[in-house]
Amino acid sequence: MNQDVVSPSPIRLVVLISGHGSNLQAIIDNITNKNLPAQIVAVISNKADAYGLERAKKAGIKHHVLSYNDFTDREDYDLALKNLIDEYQPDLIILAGFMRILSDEFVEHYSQKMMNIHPSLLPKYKGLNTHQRALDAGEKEHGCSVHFVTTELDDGPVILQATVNIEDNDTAETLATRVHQQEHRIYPEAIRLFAEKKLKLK
Ligand code: NHR
Ligand code: GAR
Repeated sequence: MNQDVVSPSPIRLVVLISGHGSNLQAIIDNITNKNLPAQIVAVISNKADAYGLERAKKAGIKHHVLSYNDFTDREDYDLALKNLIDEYQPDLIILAGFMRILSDEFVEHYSQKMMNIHPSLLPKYKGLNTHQRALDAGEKEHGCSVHFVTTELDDGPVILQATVNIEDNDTAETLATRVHQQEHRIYPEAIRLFAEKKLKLK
């Protein structure tokens, strides 16, 4: 065996979801196809009916529901979430359509170890309802961004972006579909850059 060629050992990911989980699926597929030196050690959803949980189950990945309704406030919830995540000793936390804002304390605990995919060309259209807002503003281009999560919402350092052209007949739905295709390409790629230690914060 050639000792000089050392492939990086798979990094441990915990993926947080709230819904469909198509980005989760893209990450699973890239790992399966050996395009991504990572392993998903757990999937956690804040919604019991998130379809992404089925994807985790099908892939044989441990999964949990942590519902906000079972907690009295955000701090309480975030503490439980942090304790659950830390049982898995992850190298990187992946927000994949996770729809709850996280407290400063939580975010600082995972400083430079948590990524999000946001459906806009940041710094444009932070927050929610991004596709409709881009259409309403008459934009010619839209897209998605992978960024490190900081305490400022959707404001952390951008890792990768992808652009799609907006067509005259686009609706929020048709636009979202094309943006999703790009998300599924750049999110696994951003995780790969992290795993290969190719990301440097400036
Ligand atoms: N937390 C911090 N501290 N910083 C970020 O950049 C975060 C974050 C948590 C989630 C994803 C984000 C996005 O990509 C994200 C980034 C949810 C909301 C929101 O308003 C906003 C942005 C994002 C996720 N959530 C409502 C809330 O009160 C609930 C909305 C709902 O349940 O439908 O938490 O856009
Ligand atoms: C994705 O488009 C992601 O960019 C967006 O939710 C979708 C989740 O899809 N994230 C946010 O809007 C965060 N506020 P998925 O569950 O199929 O991966």
